[in-house]
Amino acid sequence: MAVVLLGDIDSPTDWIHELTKTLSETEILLESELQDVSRIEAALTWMHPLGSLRQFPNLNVIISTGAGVDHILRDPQLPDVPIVRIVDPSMTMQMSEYVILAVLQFQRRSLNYQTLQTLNRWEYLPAKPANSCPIGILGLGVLGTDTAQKLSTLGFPIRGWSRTPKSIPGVDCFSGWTTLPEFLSGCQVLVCLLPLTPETDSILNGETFMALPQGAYLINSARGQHLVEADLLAALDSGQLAGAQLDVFRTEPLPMEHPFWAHPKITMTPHIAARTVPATAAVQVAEAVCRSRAGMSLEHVVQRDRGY
Ligand code: NDP
Ligand code: OXD
Repeated sequence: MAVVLLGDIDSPTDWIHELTKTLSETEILLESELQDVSRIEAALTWMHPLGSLRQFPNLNVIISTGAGVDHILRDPQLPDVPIVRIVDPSMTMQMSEYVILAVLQFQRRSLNYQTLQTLNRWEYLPAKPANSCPIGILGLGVLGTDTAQKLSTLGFPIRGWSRTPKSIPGVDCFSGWTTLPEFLSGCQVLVCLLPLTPETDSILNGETFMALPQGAYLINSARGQHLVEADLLAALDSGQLAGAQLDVFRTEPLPMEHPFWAHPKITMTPHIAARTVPATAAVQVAEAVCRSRAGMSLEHVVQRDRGY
């Protein structure tokens, strides 16, 4: 039997190298090497061509190369087999580092100091201490919870918002849409770590920004479709938001002519907040392949009805 790498997968040769170590008896194929589609038992995917997963009659698991699965669920013609995602401590660590860096850059005003340096200006800028800078995290899953806990140890008051109720030490937890305005009203920094689903699509919009305290800061490292871009530009122009750190965009790569590139209040990175590392994640992929082959239960299975 064989595993196919399907779609726009980063570092396919690293994946093949790592998977071959653990799945030594299994052929790992690129899409271009496919000959006998009936031999494919598992597909490792990122942004596969729509409908392409239906060509494998013996497919028994679909594995996302990333933590998010919106790129799989966007396909209306998915075969009815389990979908699993990557949950890797090295990715979780990267995401927490990313958010902590962005929070500290805002709270310690390092971006403003960088601007002053370009002007040869020696000037003191008042900064709020951590304990007066509450951080709100949308999404208290694997990534949101770790980020919340690490920021809490730095002294930031933390609040988090999820779909179902949670109890996390050091985090003021809110759940459900009715609590969103109250949650937002206490966030000096708003971090989005939600999965992209029909419910969370465009959640970072003008109404959300108006519910934040004036001068709040936005960090979006979840998905570009969470953000209504025009509403962000308006909120930055009006001063409702002080700035934004963005890792993800509706169109990636971000088009050259996009207004975000040159915006003085926006800091950007090219979807690198938490990259999947094949060297650590391949073990999970191999386990999913072996367990599904043996008819055993799988870990990190996506619930299609809730979209994550
Ligand atoms: P999880 O599935 O572990 O957590 C998702 C969280 O979002 C849960 O707390 C869930 O609530 C909450 N949630 C989902 N829907 C709603 C809703 N309608 N209302 C309120 N809360 C909701 O995901 P991860 O933490 O592993 O990852 C989150 C996302 O981060 C990924 O889906 C991906 O898009 C993005 N990501 C981005 C990366 C990057 O490099 N920029 C890298 C990796 C991931 P509940 O707990 O109640 O279920
Ligand atoms: C992911 C990502 O979902 O990198 O893992 O965006």
